[in-house]
Amino acid sequence: PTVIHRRDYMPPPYRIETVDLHFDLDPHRTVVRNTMRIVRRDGVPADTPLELLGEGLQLEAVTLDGVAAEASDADGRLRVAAGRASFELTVTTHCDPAANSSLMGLYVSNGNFFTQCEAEGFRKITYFLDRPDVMATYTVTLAADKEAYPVLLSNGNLVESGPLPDGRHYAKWVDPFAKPSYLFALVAGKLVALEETIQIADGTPKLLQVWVEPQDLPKTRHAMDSLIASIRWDERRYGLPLDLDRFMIVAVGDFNMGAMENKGLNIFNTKYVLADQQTATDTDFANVEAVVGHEYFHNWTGNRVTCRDWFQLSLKEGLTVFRDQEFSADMAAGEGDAAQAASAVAVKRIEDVRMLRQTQFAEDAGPMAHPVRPESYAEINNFYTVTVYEKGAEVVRMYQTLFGRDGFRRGMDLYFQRHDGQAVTCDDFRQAMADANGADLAQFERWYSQAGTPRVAVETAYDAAAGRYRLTLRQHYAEDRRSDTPADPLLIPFAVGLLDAAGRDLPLRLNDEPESAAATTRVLALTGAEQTFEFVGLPIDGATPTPSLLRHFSAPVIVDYEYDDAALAFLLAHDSDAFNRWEAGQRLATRALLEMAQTLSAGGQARLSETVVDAFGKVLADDTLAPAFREQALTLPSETFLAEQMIEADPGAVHAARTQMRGRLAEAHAALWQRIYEAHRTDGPYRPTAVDAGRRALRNLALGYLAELPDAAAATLAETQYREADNMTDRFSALGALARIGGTAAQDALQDFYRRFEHEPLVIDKWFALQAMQPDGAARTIDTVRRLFTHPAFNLKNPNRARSLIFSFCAGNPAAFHAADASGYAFWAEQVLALDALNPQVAARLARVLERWRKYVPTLRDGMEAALQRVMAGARSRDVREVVGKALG
Ligand code: HT7
Ligand code: ZN
Repeated sequence: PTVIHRRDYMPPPYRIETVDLHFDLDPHRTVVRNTMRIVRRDGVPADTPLELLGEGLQLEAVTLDGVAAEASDADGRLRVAAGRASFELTVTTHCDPAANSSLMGLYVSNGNFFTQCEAEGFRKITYFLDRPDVMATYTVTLAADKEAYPVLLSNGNLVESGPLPDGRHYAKWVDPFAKPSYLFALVAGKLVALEETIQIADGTPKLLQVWVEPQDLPKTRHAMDSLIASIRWDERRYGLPLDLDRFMIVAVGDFNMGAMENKGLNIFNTKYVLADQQTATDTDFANVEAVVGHEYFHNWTGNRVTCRDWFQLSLKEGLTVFRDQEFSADMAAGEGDAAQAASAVAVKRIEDVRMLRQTQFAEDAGPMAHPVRPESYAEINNFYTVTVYEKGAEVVRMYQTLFGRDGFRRGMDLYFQRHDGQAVTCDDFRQAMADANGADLAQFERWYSQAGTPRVAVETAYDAAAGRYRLTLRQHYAEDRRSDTPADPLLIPFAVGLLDAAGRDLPLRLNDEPESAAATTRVLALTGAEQTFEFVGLPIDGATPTPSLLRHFSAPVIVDYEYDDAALAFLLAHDSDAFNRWEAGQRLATRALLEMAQTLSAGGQARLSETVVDAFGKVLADDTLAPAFREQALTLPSETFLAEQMIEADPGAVHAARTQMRGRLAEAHAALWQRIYEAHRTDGPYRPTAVDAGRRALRNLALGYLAELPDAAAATLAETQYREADNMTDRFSALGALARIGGTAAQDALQDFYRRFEHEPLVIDKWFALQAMQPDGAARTIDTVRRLFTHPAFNLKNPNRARSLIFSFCAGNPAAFHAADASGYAFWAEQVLALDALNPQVAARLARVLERWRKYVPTLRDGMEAALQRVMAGARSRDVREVVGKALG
């Protein structure tokens, strides 16, 4: 395939200043007339042809300054010999939205029209310089049958609307802001809106709308509240106002990703808009808030300042993920006292780091490893990755860790002052941060250009007689790093604390600092391959302090330090840094689980150490801890994460070890689990707040542990909870517990759940996913999945549904998927190929499930390789071929 390299970037020879689009909407033949004012850039030779990109378009006519023009249309390019410095070009094409199953460009979902243009979908709508550094102002006229499509929306402000002959009508929209084509959007159909007018800080009124299909209107309140909270937060935290008179969110059931930040007209997967007590879990509510925030924050970080080219994707995505993480943390912290707030912030950080380590660290160690700013790609859609998004957010967070909130804000202010209205690079952002803080961030550039997860090996030495503590940090990459990008030392902000024997923080002062500098958490700037830091002034002849390393996860690295179990249990009990408290428990559990998995993998009998049982018992019994934090601390590392830590991954052994540990923790602390279950009912009406959600999460975790016990009591609890629940979190948790226990009660509940929610697509997704994620039991899960595949409610064309059954099984159920008979791999190959013909983007995501095949035990590898070969032989799309080609390469 053609590979595009970052180093080959060239500015476009022409600018497109204005775009006037006219759509005659028809599901099978939509006609698009696109009139552009185009200017040749200074210094470009006059005979340079204009090349516009198009995909799957039927060309009808081309006119240049109103006169029919010569244009050649081949290989997805329309070549026009303009020969003038400035001209008006009109291109008329038509396309077939109803036949568009890729969900890129203009498509039909449930009878309504939607668009998705990022990254390169605009070229499926009209011929264009479809690249982010071409910014134009858009005027859009939509014409359609009035009865079938009463609502006609596009970016910006509605300036005109009215009837047309033959039962048609039109609406004209003008977006005053210049934007790249990937931010264009239109929506047309039978939709209704929840509306609210608010005043922003300067007193200007703003019309906010959440558009959905009529039956979904009652589920829009939370999205609206989240939007208002996002607007307020961006004003407060960054001084960034909403710049349009109206801001619209539209929900669509068929969507490849979570949502899209089109200027003033955000289009969302229904999963991230619709929420009510009966159908959405607490996690769903939190996700709606986070995604509404994310898309809204893009209005400045992405839209007002956009990317010069797609290699810079993390400029907007890393920054915007960081912003949504901070927003969610503030929202969760907002309601409680200071201690609760700190705990809520830690819980949010834990959730984000759990996900980063499970998915991004694995990506960084596999064949798709790439830097935050990739060097090359065959298909840009394959680079909407956890590295660009989540590692990118960690890179942005490090600026804040280095400069503090105020310093970070100064950098943001300077960034907007310099670049508002421009398409820029990650280097421009770094330079603004550096200049605003008088810092040299040259070395920091390596975070953008080097792939792989850095490791920091820590050695400590304590001189009790002198009250000195030495910390030696050595940074390096794993020897088997799969990337040819440089591996030079990074600037790593490394936050540390030291605990005395009673578990209290010691004041820390480096040897060249005055006494006044002492603080209990110090952020060390590690810049060399190896560096020693010495803390002085510690109590003379005190006991050896316990180091608390990389507090709050101050950098996206792996820390290698030989803690013994006792030290981890001590940190779990005492660390003032809540993140590291959790981290200690996870390290303790991970080590125990890996030992057990190795033993089981070698055919032995595994035992869980009593230190671990006791340490978890202490957390269970500690009622001073916030429930949400306790739930995190008591949730074991995932099977996916654990398998990734093995030299050769053995998903079956990991599952057996984790199940055994859960069983042992359930049995050893049965009375405590029972007590927690009883003590954490939530009184009063349902509220999806962080505090209430934390209580429900802990209580449902307890139910899950109780369901591991071999007696019937948990089944009764779960049945009662299932029946009496007044919200989806409790009902679905109870259903999960019943499904784990199995038997007729599980079957009955699953049937009841289906009947209750038959007309709620997002809930039926949960129903499919839950079954696909069950471990093999009396029935093999692969057989259940194949049966569900033929269920009338299954639909491969709908990405949410495909994800709920296929991805949940292939990516969310490692032990069953990696069955020794390769039945999972055969299913995977079939589905990748089926999806490849419908929706390459979704197919490529599924294809990635097997990219780490070389990491697995030899008995599984052959089956995976054969399945990959089968897909390579049959796949047509650039998307899937890039992923599978790299996996096999
Ligand atoms: N910026 C948006 C990316 C996106 C997307 C990319 C490719 C194909 C479909 C897509 N839908 C949305 C989402 C975001 O990060 O906010
Ligand atoms: Zn984004």
